[in-house]
Amino acid sequence: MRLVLLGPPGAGKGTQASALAARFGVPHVSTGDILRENVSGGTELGREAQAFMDRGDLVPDDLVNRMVADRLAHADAAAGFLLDGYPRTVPQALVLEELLAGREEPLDGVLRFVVDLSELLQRLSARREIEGRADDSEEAVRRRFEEYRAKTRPLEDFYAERGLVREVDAVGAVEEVTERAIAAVDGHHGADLQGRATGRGRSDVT
Ligand code: B4P
Repeated sequence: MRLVLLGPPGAGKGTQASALAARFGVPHVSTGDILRENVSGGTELGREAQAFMDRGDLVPDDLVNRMVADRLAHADAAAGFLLDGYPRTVPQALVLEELLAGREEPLDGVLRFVVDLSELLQRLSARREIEGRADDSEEAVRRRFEEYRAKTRPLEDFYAERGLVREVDAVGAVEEVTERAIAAVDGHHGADLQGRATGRGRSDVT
């Protein structure tokens, strides 16, 4: 199973990815987590990435692409993977497409998590209180949404043109969202969710 999770900041990609990775028996590859590990470990990659992340900017494509290519070369990713937070730009998506074409392992699907803007802001401000992540500050969150609108949203069309997008209503209890995501992957309720979810997510995050 080779899946990409797509959605705005705070949509719950990371939250859902752990459960879905366990369900499908594939590794959860989170570029946000790998970057944060590098920052806290003081590696050269972490030093390069930190300022971008703290401001709420995307880290340069080159750096993230290399990081993901390395990670997907590990043996545990041979049977599949769940990409959380990658790709986030069209150039990243093109690099991934080429990488997977070289392995003759195309993506099986892209789960797009749909959450309205007020709920997203509420989740991130709750996390700001609890975890104090530098990129959850009000200014960084504003910047992350700008980056999302300008650079990540075009991926919705990129993957829709390839017939890969399955939408998931990502508001509700975490377990409920997991069930919807599994159903979307299994293809049972994908069309239903698409009908409900479109419009709300897209217009609210614009
Ligand atoms: P990420 O770590 O990917 O951060 P995110 O988009 O904010 O998180 P996510 O959607 O996974 O939400 P989460 O589950 O945490 O990226 C951080 C930074 O790394 C980026 O800004 C960028 O600088 C850099 N980066 C990463 N990938 C990159 C790339 N490919 N290219 C360039 N730069 C890159 O959930 C958020 C909150 O909501 C949590 O507190 C959670 O508990 C809560 N929540 C989740 N589901 C909920 C639910 N159903 N109900 C209520 N609350 C819920």
